[in-house]
Amino acid sequence: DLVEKLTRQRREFNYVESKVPTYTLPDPLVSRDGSRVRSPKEWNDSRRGEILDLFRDQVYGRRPDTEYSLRFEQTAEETQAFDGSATGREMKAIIEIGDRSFSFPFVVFLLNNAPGPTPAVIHINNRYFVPLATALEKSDPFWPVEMFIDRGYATASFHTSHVDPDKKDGYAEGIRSFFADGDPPDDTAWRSLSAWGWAASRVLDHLETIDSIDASRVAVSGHSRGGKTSLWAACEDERFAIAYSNNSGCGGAALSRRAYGETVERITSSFPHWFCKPFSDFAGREHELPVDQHEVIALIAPRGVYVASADEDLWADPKGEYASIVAAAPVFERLGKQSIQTPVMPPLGQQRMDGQTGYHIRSGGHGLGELDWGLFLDFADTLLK
Ligand code: GTR
Repeated sequence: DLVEKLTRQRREFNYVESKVPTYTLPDPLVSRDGSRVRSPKEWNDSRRGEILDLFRDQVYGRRPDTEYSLRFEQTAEETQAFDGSATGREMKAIIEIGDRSFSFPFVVFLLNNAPGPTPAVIHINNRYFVPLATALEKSDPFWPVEMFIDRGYATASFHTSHVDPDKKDGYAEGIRSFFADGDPPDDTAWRSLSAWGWAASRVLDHLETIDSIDASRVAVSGHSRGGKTSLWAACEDERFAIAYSNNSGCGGAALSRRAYGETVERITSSFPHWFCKPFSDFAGREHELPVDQHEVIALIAPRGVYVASADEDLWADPKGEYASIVAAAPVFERLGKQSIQTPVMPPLGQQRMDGQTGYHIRSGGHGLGELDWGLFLDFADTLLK
């Protein structure tokens, strides 16, 4: 009825700071049994796993443990890209379970003349697939290949929908259905964000086989839904050295409890394929969530995390994205690492880097471009070079 509809609409989004509820965040350093995490060992041996399980069961879903085999096929190559400075390859990741197979394409660029193995960035492209030929033809600010090469980074990218279609009714064509042999997902099974992050890990598997790449220095990046994915990818796979989360908002870097901009109610109804069923039960009751998004950042500690916002992208709640980093600081500290602790956001256009975390807010709307990438690589230079 009407009252219910109006109540729901009110819960769908809010742009008024004074209407942000007062909230208390779950303390990542207090274990389920109430005891305090006092050492890196206690964090690594028990508390980290507790939080990871909560996110799996309540937010992103649980990946299958079905065994599979993986191989890679090269479908195109250019050994003299960008005046001979790079080799570009178009690849196919082929996943096999019994006699069934699933594949998705990705593109990788390696440095030709680096003095030793280089770091790399795997970009999760939520917008489109960039085939090798296209990447060679024209530069793309959303994944500026030549900029990576110029700055000494290899790079790879794939398109999310090639792994798991980014639509409500795309399940049957995606990797999740492939793993389940067509059975529908149960309430806590992985959803698309987790599936896309899983694919980033498979691209990393490939980078591990390349001599000119140092696989211990690989970052994962994404924008918006891709930025939610990159964070979760680095939670599930501790090989990623840095996670870059650009304008990721709700279900990404932004605190759910602020319910500012996009809310749990809105995101779980618009995109039911992104999060597992239990997350939608917290619509309008974010304060009851057993976790909040600062703990995604905490799960990536002591590795690097970089969050970027845009001042007009209120839908993604810049304030809530920044607050997450600060709220994760006690975990970095407990692990003996420095990170951003300053509660006040840096001024517009100014980058803040402190130890393992970095942040900037640029002017403009929702998007990712060369300005962001330049700052991302400045941060990578401090951790990976
Ligand atoms: C919006 C969605 C956001 C964000 C964005 C994007 O429609 O509400 O959570 O993911 O799409 O991916 O660009």
